[in-house]
Amino acid sequence: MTPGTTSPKAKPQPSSGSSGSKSAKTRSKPKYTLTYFDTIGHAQATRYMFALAGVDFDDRRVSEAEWRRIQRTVPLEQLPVLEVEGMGALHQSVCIDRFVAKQLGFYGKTDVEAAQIDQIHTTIAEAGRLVMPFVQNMFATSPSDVQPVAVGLDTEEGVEKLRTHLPRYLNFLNSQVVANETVNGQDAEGVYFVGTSLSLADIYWACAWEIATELDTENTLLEDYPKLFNLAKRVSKLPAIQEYKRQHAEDHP
Ligand SMILES: N[C@@H](CCC(=O)N[C@@H](CS)C(=O)NCC(=O)O)C(=O)O
Repeated sequence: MTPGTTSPKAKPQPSSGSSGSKSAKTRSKPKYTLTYFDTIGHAQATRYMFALAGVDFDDRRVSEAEWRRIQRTVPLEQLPVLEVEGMGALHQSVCIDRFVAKQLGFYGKTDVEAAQIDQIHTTIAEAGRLVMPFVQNMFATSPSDVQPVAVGLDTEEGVEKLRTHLPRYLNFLNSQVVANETVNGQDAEGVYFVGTSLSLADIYWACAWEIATELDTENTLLEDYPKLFNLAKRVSKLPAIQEYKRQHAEDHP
C-alpha cells in the first residue's frame, strides 16, 4: 500500500441514513477499503460514517496472523489504513476520518464549521490518549502489557485519577455543545456539537463514549455532563449505527 499522489475523484454520496440497499448481485466493488483489527477503536468513526451515509465499503478486519504478514507493508506499521480507488492509501485515523467526513458530508457547511469540527475531533483524540492506558490495562493479558498508569478504570483509584485529568477536556467539549445550543437551538433530534446537523465531531464523540462505557459502565465520568452524555447516546442509537453494530456483533452501547 502506497500513499496516494493523485487527487481523489470521489463524489460525495447522499446521506440516506441507511446501511446500503444494493443487492449482492448488483453491488460493484466498493471504492473504499478500510483495514483495521476486528475491534472498535481507531477505525470506528470512519466505519460509522460509511454506515450512516449508506456507502458500501470493504470493512477489512485483519486477524493477528494476517497482521503479522502485512505489518511491514503498512505506513508506520500501524492500522487503520484506508485505500481509495484511484487514489492510493491514507493512514493516521484522524486524517482518514476527516477525508471521509469531507467525502460523505459530515464536515460542516462552512470553513468555520469545519475548523470547529477539527477542534473537537482533536480534543477528543487528545483526551483519548489520556484514557487509553487505562483501557489497555483492562485488557492486558500479561504483566508486560500493563501501562505505567498501573490502575484500570475498574478500580476506584483509576476512576479518581481520570477525574482529576479529564475535566478540562470535558469542560471544553461541554462548552461547545452549550454554545451551539445557544446559537442554533435544538432540532427535533436534539443539539449537535457544530451547526445544525450531524458531523464527524458528534460521531467521534459517540465512539469515544462507547469505548469509555466499556470500562466506566455507569458513566460516572459524565455524570456532571448530561448534555455530552445525551449527545453521545443519541448518536450511538441512530438506526444505521445500531444496524452496523448488529451486523458485526458489537454489543457495546
Ligand atoms: N496515530 C495512529 C495510531 C494507530 C495505532 O495506534 N494503531 C494500533 C492499533 S489501535 C496499531 O496498529 N498497532 C500496531 C500493532 O498492534 O502491532 C492513528 O491514529 O491511526
